[in-house]
Amino acid sequence: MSDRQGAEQRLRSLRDALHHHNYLYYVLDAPEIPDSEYDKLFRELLELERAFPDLCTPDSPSQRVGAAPLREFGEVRHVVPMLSLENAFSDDEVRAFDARVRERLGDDEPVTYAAEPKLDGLAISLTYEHGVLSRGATRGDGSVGEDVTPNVRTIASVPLHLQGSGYPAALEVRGEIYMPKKAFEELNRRQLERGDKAFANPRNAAAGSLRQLDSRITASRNLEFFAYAWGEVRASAWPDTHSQVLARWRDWGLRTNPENRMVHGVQGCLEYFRRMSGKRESLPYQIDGVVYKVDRLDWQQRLGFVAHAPRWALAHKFPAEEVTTRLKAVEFQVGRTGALTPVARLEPVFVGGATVSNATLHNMDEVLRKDVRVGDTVIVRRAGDVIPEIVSVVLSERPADARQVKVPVKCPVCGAHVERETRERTKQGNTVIEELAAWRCTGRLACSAQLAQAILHFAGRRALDIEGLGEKLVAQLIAEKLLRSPADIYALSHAQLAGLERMGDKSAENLLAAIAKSKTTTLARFLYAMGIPEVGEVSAQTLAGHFGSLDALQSAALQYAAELTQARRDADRALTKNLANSALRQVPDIGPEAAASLAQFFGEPHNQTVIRALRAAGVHWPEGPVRRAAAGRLHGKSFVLTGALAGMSREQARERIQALGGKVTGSVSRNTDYLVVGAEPGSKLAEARRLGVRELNEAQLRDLLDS
Ligand code: I6G
Repeated sequence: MSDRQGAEQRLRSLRDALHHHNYLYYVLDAPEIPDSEYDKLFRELLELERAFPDLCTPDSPSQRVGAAPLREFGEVRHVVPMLSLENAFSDDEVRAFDARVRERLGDDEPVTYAAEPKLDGLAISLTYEHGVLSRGATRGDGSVGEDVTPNVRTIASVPLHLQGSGYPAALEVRGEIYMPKKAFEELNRRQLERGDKAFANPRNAAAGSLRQLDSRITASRNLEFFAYAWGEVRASAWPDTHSQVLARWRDWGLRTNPENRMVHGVQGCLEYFRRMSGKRESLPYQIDGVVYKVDRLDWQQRLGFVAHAPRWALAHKFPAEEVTTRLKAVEFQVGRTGALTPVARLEPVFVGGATVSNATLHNMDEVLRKDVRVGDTVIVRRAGDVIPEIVSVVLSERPADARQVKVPVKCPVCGAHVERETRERTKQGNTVIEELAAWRCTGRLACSAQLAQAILHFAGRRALDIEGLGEKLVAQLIAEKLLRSPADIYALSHAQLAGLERMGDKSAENLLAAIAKSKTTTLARFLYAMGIPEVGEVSAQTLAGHFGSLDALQSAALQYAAELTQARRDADRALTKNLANSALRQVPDIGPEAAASLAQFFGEPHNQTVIRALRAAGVHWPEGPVRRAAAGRLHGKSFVLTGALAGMSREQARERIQALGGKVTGSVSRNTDYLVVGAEPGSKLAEARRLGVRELNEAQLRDLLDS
C-alpha cells in the first residue's frame, strides 16, 4: 500500500472515530474517552491533512477550526418561513391557549404536548442534503436570513453529516445556537482583559460570535446547538409526532435537549413550567421560558398558523426580573430618523442576567405619566434580551431635590431645533392641532446621528442613484470624517476613495463616475432624496409637478411653517385659520403630516445650507413653470363636502378632487363652487342653499371626476 493510500485509510478511520466521540459527548452526553485522548486523535488528523491537503473532506472535523474570512454574508431565502412563537406570561394565558387548541380540534380530552426549555440564543436553519451539512442560515427577518455556513461548521455539536440510516434526501433542521453560561463568563473575562467591551448577555455573545465574517473567531467562542424544529423536508416517510421526530434525530446524531418531555394537558404544561423555573439557575445555559407544542403532527396541521406564528405552539416566558436603583440622569438620544428618546442613566444594577446602567423611557409622555425625576429611586425590569425599562418610581423615597426631566430645545448632536410632532384632527367640527409624544431633531441633512441613513437614502436607487455608495462604504467615509453631509459626496477625490479599505483604483473610478452622473437629476428625485419624513416618492413627484421649482415649494413650506406657528399659539389649539386652505395643502395627496414635515424641514437653516451646498456642487434639474393648471381640470374650483358618501370616503373624495386641481374647504362661502351632498348632510346644506351654491350628489360628483 502506498503512503497516500495508507493516509487515506487512516484519515477515514480518524474522521469516523472523531465523529463518533463527538456524538457520544454532545448528543448522548456519555463520553467514552478523556478529552486528552480526543485531542490526540484530532492532532493526528490535522497532521495527516496537512501532509495530504487534497484528502481533506468538507465534513472532516478539522473543518471546525474555521475558514478564511468572507467579504460579506450571502442571503438565504427560507423556503418555509422561520416563524416566531406566540408568548404567554401567565398560567391563565397558557390555559387560554390550551382551550383554543382543544376547541379548534373539537376534542375535549387533554392534549399531549411536547415541552422543552426555551433557550436564550438565536435560531438557525441547517440544511442536510443526502445527510451532509450543506448550509447554515440565520433566521433574519423570517423570510431571508444570512448564509453562515462556515461559521456553523465550527460548532462541535452541529453534525457535519448525519449518521445511521433512513434520514431524508433533504432535511432542514432548525434549532438554537447558544453560548453556555461558562463560555460566556470566560469570553467576557477575555474581552475585558483585552480592553474590549463585555457582551451584555449570552444571547448577544452568541449572535455576535455567529455573525463573524471570520469563522475562526466563531470557532474560538464555544457555541453549542440544540435541534427543535424543521423546515423543508423531502422524505418518503416521517413520524406521526413531534417527540418521535426528535427521538429519530438523536439516532441520526442531531443533538436535542435532554430536558425535553411529553406532558399531558394544561396541568402537565404548568407542572413542567414550575419544574424548569426551579431548575433554571442550575442549567448550564440561559433559558427565558419553556415551549409547548401539540405533539401530534396531524393536529398541528389542522391547527395551522396565524400571521407569523403556529397555532399549535406557545412560548411560556418566565416573569421579568425587577430591582430598584437610583436614576442618575436622563439624556436624550437621537435616532437614525431624528427621533429623540429619553434614556435613563442608572446606578449600575444586576438584573435579568446582566448589569444594567441604562434603561429606555420610550418617550416624553411616558416620562410624565410615570412622573420620573432625576434622583428618584426607580424599579427597573429586564426580561431576556429586551431593553431594560423603568417600571415605576418609588415615590416614598423621592429626595427633596429630585429634578424634572426637560426636553432639550436644541438637538444634543447637531444643535438644530427640536420640535414636537403634531397631528391635525377634527374635533366637533373644528380642526385642532394635537401634540404627539415624539420630539424630533429637524436637522435631517446636517445631524450626524441621522447622517448615515440620510446619505444612504440620498444615494439610493430611487433618489440620486449613486451606484456603489453602500452601507459599509458610507460607514467608513463617516468614520474617516470625509462625509459630514450629503453635499460632501461631491467633494470626494480619487485619492481619498482609493485609500479606503477594500477600495481599489477601479472601484474608486467607478464610484466617482456614478457621483458625477448623479448631478443631473430631476426635482422629484432631489426632493425624495432629501428624506423628508412623510414625503415618499409619489409625494415628491406630485410636489415637483405642482410647484415646478424648488424655490416655489420652499416658499410655500415656509409660509406653512409661519401659519402653523400662528395656529399653535392659539390658546385652545383650535385653528383660527383653516390650514387646509394653505398653498402647500392644496397639493393633491399632501396631508397635514406631510405639510408639517415639509415646513419643519425647510424651516431648519442647517438643511437650507446643505441644499445650497448641493446646488453649488453642481446638482441640478430642469425647472419648469407651475404645471398645476395643466394638470387640473378642476383648477380654480372650490368644493365643500357634507354627509356620508356611499362609494368612497370623504378623504378619498377630497384626494380625487385635489388630484384634478380642485380645492376642498371646510365651510361654505360665496366662493364655494360646489357642495357635495351625501347621506345625512349637516348644516352646510342649508347654508349652501341660502347662498345659492350648486349642489352635487354622489353620482354627479363621480361623473365630474370621471368625465
Ligand atoms: O421549539 C422552539 C423553540 C424556540 C421553536 C421556536 C423557538 O423560537 C425561538 N420557534 C418555532 C417557530 C418553533 N419551535 C416551531
